[in-house]
Amino acid sequence: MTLFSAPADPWSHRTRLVLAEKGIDIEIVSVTPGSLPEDLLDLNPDHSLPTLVDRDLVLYDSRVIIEYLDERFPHPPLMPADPVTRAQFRLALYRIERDWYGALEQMDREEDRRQLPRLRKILLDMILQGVELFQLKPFFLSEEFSLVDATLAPVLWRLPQYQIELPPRAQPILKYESRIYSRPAFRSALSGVERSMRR
Ligand SMILES: N[C@@H](CCC(=O)N[C@@H](CS)C(=O)NCC(=O)O)C(=O)O
Repeated sequence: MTLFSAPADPWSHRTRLVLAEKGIDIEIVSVTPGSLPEDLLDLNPDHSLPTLVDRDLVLYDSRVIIEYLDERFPHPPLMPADPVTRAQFRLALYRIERDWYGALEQMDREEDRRQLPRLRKILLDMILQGVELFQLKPFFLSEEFSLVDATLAPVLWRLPQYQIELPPRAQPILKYESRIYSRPAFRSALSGVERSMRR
């Protein structure tokens, strides 16, 4: 199996994190966004990263990839078993992708730097809205690490890079971050660029 991944991209980051949590043996090919290799351009009509190649199967869009990985490599499971909790986790994934990842993309796209403080505040406010949810269980609404944690963590990890500082009342999130970041799988999934985001 091969994963084409961008070293600084949060969508690629969550995919690498799922691979590491499951201990999947895979070749990770680091690709520079905007200059994708010819073989990848042929394989993925969306020309996007991450892209997973598993023999004849080519998958893109990180959600499609991580859900495939969770089914193809069921241990440890990264989604709850019962349909109601699964649906709630899927809804959480949808909202984090739309709101949190959407906010990062908006900041990346913004050409007028004067807009950045407003955009930073929008993301910070969204993160703080859920602060009490982070203190209910060791992981996000779960006793076990899940796809939701793999999706939240790449955004939280990038906050200093976007000059967003969590205030003292975000203590439950800071503690949650320490739990996630100390996991060996989290450390091993980081690219060099990502490691330098928090030095
Ligand atoms: N929703 C997609 C978003 C992927 C995405 O935006 N990837 C960026 C990573 S930099 C990309 O492929 N950009 C185009 C390029 O690198 O040429 C996913 O989850 O995979």
